Amino acid sequence: MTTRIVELRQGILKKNDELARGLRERFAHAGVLVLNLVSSPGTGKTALLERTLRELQASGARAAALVGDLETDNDARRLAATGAPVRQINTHGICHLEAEMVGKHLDGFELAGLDYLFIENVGNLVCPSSYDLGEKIRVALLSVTEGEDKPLKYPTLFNSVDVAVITKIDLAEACAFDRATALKNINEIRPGIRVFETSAKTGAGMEEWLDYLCAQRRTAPSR
Ligand SMILES: Nc1nc2c(ncn2[C@@H]2O[C@H](COP(=O)(O)OP(=O)(O)OP(=O)(O)O)[C@@H](O)[C@H]2O)c(=O)[nH]1
Ligand SMILES: [Mg+2]
Ligand SMILES: [Zn+2]
Repeated sequence: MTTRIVELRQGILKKNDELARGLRERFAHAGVLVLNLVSSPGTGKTALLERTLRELQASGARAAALVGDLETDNDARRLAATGAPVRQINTHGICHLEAEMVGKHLDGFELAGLDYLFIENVGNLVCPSSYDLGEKIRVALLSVTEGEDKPLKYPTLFNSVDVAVITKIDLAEACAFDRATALKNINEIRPGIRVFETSAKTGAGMEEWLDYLCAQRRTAPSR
């Protein structure tokens, strides 16, 4: 029984990897930089994206977003208010995005006309680590309100990312957030990784984050 479950799971992951490979080629061919944002529910993925999409568009860049949630189009509506093209993916009970869902929601997007495509994953620190979505950059978000030890508790996810963003830094003092410990924990799981510290509320740290995106758009090699 257990062997059968493991085999099924491996089959699903293999199929996902193949579809993700196809997506990655498609994104590279179109010249669009794709980022997959992963974190616990409520870390501030949508809030960071709202601000990011606004600022990128103000600088003349073309950016779009796909956003995954089990139900509702609340996040898509928040993101669409920035003026960017946005699609909601409702997974109806599945707790992560899969490459197939991403592929299905690209119809009608003119990828070659985009500089950036952001994929906001379903809030979950476990299985998004196993599902490649064809992204070039995987971003883990960690908010100051959720504890400095998340990277140690969810090493598989933090180990799978290219960059991390500590969010809600405007609340750091109120939460007695231990910045040094958080940075040490991230570094323990993913040594040398670049870490941004942002507030979607005050705009702190946004300049560094946007500079990074801009540099990746110009120079990033394939994953
Ligand atoms: N003070 C403060 N609040 C924030 C910040 N970013 C997000 N929030 C708040 O945190 C809550 C959750 O933010 P969301 O952006 O919806 O979080 P999310 O990660 O997209 O959540 P899910 O999509 O449900 O996983 C909201 O009430 C936001 O207003 C921030 O930088 N500072
Ligand atoms: Mg969200
Ligand atoms: Zn899942």
